[in-house]
Amino acid sequence: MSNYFPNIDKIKYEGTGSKNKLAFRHYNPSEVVNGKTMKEHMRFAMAYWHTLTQDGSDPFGAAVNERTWLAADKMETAKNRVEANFELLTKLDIDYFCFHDLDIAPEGDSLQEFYSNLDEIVELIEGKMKSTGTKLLWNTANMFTNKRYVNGAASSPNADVFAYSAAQVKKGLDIGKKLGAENYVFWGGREGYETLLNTDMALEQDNIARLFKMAVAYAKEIGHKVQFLIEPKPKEPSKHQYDFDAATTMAFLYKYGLQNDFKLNLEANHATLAGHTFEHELRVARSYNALGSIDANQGDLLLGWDTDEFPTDLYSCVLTMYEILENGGLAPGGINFDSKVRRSSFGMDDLFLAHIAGMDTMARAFKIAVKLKEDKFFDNLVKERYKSYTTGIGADIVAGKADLKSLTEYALKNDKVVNESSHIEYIKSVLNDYL
Ligand code: XLS
Ligand code: NI
Ligand code: NI
Repeated sequence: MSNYFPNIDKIKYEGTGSKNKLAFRHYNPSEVVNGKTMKEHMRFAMAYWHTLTQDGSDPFGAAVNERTWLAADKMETAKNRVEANFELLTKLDIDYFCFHDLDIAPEGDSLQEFYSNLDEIVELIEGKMKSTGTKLLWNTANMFTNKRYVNGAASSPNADVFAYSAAQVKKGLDIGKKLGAENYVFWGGREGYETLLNTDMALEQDNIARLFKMAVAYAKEIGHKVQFLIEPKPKEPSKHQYDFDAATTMAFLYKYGLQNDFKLNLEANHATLAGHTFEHELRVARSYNALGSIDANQGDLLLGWDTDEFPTDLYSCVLTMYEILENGGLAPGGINFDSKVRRSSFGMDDLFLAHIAGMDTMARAFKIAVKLKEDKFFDNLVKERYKSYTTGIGADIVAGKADLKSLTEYALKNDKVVNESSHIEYIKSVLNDYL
């Protein structure tokens, strides 16, 4: 075991009274709730990119993050990161991790060199996974950073770029199979357009679907039983991304007959960027039985970009966990912290403090959501609000026994409609009592 964090031991649950910064105050991995341990419920995952490779630079400022695994040589840094990854996972008691191909190994000068760099690192990762008992929640291909992807990957007007993307996806599936990945994610960062003036939108979307179909076919061919996930986002880095939000992505999947092969990986900050709450996105996905996994983070409503902050907004997390509970959990998906430390949290220990904050918030939110469900808090509100559909004319409508003629006859006799107040403020106030 490496020691990039010599002063930090395995993080333990110490309860809400603890003043120890390096302890869980709400997340008790072995606590049993509804017949399962909290660890089994939460399925937490760490994101390689934000934790191991992100350097704290922004468009106006240089790298600030203190990262003792950085070496002069790129492959050496990559190997150090593998060590640090597993030290963090073990000490944070997180079972899963996620990565892009480019996060774990440098590209080198050719695709062949990239492949061999990946092979070398994957070998190390595999060994570490075995010795630590950790698992790969999902992997993906970074098809947005390299300049070849300036006009997109599968949606690029350049067929050579499409081919290169396919080669990255194939390798990603081979790696996923070797490491037993439970999901494979597509996030189309540059699968969008800058202007319609020169864009063939129909061809671009057909091509994205073509790549998805090839991926499904190849996974079958190699016997990689994996859940495919699409991660919607409306914009950034593209001005307009095709997988705008959950509803748009579902329409895409149905259009191309891919709805049985894919579910959604929804991210809180992407929901915000699309002008939705996160719970809205989760509810839409659930209505299609397509909620697969989440990227847990939060945006800043005063900023218009993907700040990927660690989730600490309890209110929003409670509504998130309620949707997940109603979904019957997320497995084989999980809760991936697609979250990065703020630029001013540049220390090595911040990687621990930030994950602890996120895990504590999500765990606390989960327990509140369980209580809301036990008390039938939302169920009762909804039941009461829609009661007119359980008897009389409402029951006839739902049962398909009504038509325009019978309803007209009814309306003529009942045209003095009486509505009931929703008492929204009271509901919100009682909900606050749960927090
Ligand atoms: C970027 C996305 C990305 C995906 C994986 O906004 O969240 O990190 O999760 O490609
Ligand atoms: Ni994400
Ligand atoms: Ni994101």
